[in-house]
Amino acid sequence: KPILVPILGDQLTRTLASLRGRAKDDTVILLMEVWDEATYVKHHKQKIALIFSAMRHFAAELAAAGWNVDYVRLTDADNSGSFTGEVARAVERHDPRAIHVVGAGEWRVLQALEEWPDKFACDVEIFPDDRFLCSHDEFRDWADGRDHLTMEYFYREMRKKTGLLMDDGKPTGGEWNYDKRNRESPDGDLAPPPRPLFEPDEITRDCIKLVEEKFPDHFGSLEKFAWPVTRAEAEQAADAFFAERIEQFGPYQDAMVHGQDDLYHSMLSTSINLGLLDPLELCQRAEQAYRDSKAPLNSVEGFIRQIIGWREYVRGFYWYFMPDLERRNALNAQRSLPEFYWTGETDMRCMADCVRSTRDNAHAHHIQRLMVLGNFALLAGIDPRQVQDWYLAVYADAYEWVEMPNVVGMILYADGGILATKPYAASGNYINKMSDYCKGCRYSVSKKTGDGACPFNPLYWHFIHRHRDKLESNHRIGRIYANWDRMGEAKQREYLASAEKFLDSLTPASKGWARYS
Ligand code: DLZ
Repeated sequence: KPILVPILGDQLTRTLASLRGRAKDDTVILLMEVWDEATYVKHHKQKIALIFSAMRHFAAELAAAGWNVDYVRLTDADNSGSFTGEVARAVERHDPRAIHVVGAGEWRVLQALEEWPDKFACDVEIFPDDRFLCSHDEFRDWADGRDHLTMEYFYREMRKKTGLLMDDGKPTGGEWNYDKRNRESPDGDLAPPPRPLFEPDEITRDCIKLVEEKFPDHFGSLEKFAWPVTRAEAEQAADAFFAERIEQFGPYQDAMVHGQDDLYHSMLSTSINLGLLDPLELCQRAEQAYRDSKAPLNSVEGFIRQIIGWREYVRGFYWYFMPDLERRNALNAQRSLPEFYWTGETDMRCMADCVRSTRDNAHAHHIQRLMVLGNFALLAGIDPRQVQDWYLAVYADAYEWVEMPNVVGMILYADGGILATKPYAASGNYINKMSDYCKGCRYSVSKKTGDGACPFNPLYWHFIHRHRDKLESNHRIGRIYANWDRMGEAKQREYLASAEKFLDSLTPASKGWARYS
């Protein structure tokens, strides 16, 4: 009897814990395209095509390397539609002596996996996902007893643990974090070299066709599909980033330019989160670029911080706070998500461009996600559950472990300030400083209230005003109340009335965009 090794769609790694050391003639690998996973939110069309194509390529590579692979397609006649149902059918087919599986990235799926020992007659072993550097226990040890889980301190532990950018036990260059050098405005013409685009091959074209047929009402366009779908392609994408874009990645990390979707970003998150690229290896390559004087320290440190800092941190945070995290709503935000998050139909030029990039690419870069789309949701008081669904559905790199802490903690402050030390709230000024969006916008960023004023301006003060009880004592944002009070009542009333008029004009998203009802 063989060992059955189910591999989930974001576990496409040859060195996965459940495969390590296994004999090929004693193993059946199972990959499953299932309806439940493709539809638990209505994922962007490119996201489904990417995952299915990467799964099919991975299965073909494993088979070519001599593994026994059982691949279940979405359209197979008896496909039960769920992981558990498909494992049950595979148990019938292969009569395994045990099932070896790596713990799922999402809480919901891990719950299902944990029921397998009761459901199946064979042994079930769930392996920790050691593609992450920080185990659940390690994160718990770090987090227990702290009031604030400040990422920066976690990150320093990870630097020490990995030895990345460390010289004789001290951070390279003398500081842990060079973020202050990473806030250049996009003045003048930025001309980033284009990232490599991967023309869909026959396997990807089949997946695109399948998605068009089976998920026609999901958000997003498939036209510009150009994601890496194999490890080799993902490596090529990484090579191009390290050769051509990492140098400017740091300084322009927070910049936004209308119509320029990638700028200097690595665009590697879809590949990392699928398991095609090894996060530690990427960080080592980034460090090497610095040691070889091919990239400045601020770019390299920023890149490494995103991976061993933020990425590991949010994953630890997710497992530490689940299942509670999804219900957090510390600011009692109740408004429905506006329809323009799906259609892009708004006169706010920044929001429209970010939604367009999201629709065309299943991607927007982090400052678009945080300071435009996220900032709006925060200021307007959008219901965290609806914001979670949106981010999870629309981004090709989004799995719940990364999406939820970012939305609940970072974007919406819905955890009450455990992840972020203050809400990331900003008026139109910030967007104007960091982008070219405001030029050519119907709204005027310099106009504070009334018709034609940038909606971010009154919304900002409306937000500050309505959360005074929670935010005034916050040492990072509390001082803003002195400015608010100095304005005087008439001006304050103008701000509040402008914000309310705008909020009343929003059309809530029609049902059915994010979830099947
Ligand atoms: C996101 C996703 C989608 C769209 N489809 C599948 C699928 O058909 N089969 C699969 O194995 N995985 C899929 N995934 C990713 C899973 O949802 C992913 O494994 C979990 O989110 C991690 O717990």
